[in-house]
Amino acid sequence: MLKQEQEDGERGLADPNFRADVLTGLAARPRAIPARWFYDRRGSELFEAITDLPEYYPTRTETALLMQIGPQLGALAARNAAVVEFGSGSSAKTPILLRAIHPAAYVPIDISGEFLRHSAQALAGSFPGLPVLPVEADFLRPLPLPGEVSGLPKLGFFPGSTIGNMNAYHAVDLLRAMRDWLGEGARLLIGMDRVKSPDILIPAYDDAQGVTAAFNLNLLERINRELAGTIPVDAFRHRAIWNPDAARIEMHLEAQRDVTFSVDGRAFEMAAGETIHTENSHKYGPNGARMLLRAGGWTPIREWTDPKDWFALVLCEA
Ligand code: AVJ
Repeated sequence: MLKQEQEDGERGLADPNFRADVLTGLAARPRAIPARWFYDRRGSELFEAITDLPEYYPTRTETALLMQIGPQLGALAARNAAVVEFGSGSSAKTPILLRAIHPAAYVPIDISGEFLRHSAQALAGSFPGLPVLPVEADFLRPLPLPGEVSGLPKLGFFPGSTIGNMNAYHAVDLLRAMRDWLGEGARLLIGMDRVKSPDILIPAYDDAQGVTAAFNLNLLERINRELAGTIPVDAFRHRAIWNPDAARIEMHLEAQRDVTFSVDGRAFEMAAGETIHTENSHKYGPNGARMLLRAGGWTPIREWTDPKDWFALVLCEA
């Protein structure tokens, strides 16, 4: 987010898409707000803190895997490739990939502009000579890639199991859109979290220190800040549940008592025990993962997992 946008947000001049999603989501049954709105400045910082938690295995597992397969990726990657990263956040895993494949350019795409520019600058500092071309955008909507990379073969990089936030219908849409943006001959390296025991999954989304709870509850603070909300945040509790039928972790914000509040001048009532559904994190077995990628127009050509088979990196071609 730009400084100006941050200030606008604090003054109540919020992103109209945020306002629309919140007002529609609070009025819907079940109530639900899309997970992408977690990532204001504070939310992005809290997410970074989550990635360091002992219970949150995905980041650590994927990072170790990426380091281990670096030489193989280097051998597989096209010369002169441009790496395009979707939802780059802090770009923490990116240096591992860049060192492995020596690309011609790096294009990080993220919705959180201030965070994006900060990370892009830091990265450019440690890779002198590498053109770093950040694009501030919601990658769920079509976006133009910078002209500088138009002639280069693309390697899409979509780590972290961010694809898991979407249901299969929207994931397929996004994978197809990525294929169109990246063009002929493109490849995609995607991280996908595996189905595993709820004994591992639930603590990863409901940690002992309460960082994930703070991350979830920050959405309510953001609504109060940016949309003139009066939500009594302390009346809500973070809930993480495993939904075995849908193979996903769900995060909810549960009202602990009957509450009334307003957002942008509109009144809402919630009964004790009612929730706002704030996130899905879908998990995939090997077959489901490959099926999803194929449905999205990508052919898996290599697949790597850690020894416990907790997390997979899949290399695909268009
Ligand atoms: C960024 C979507 C991959 O689903 O694991 C972490 C977000 N939410 N803890 C995930 C998240 C709560 C994360 N993704």
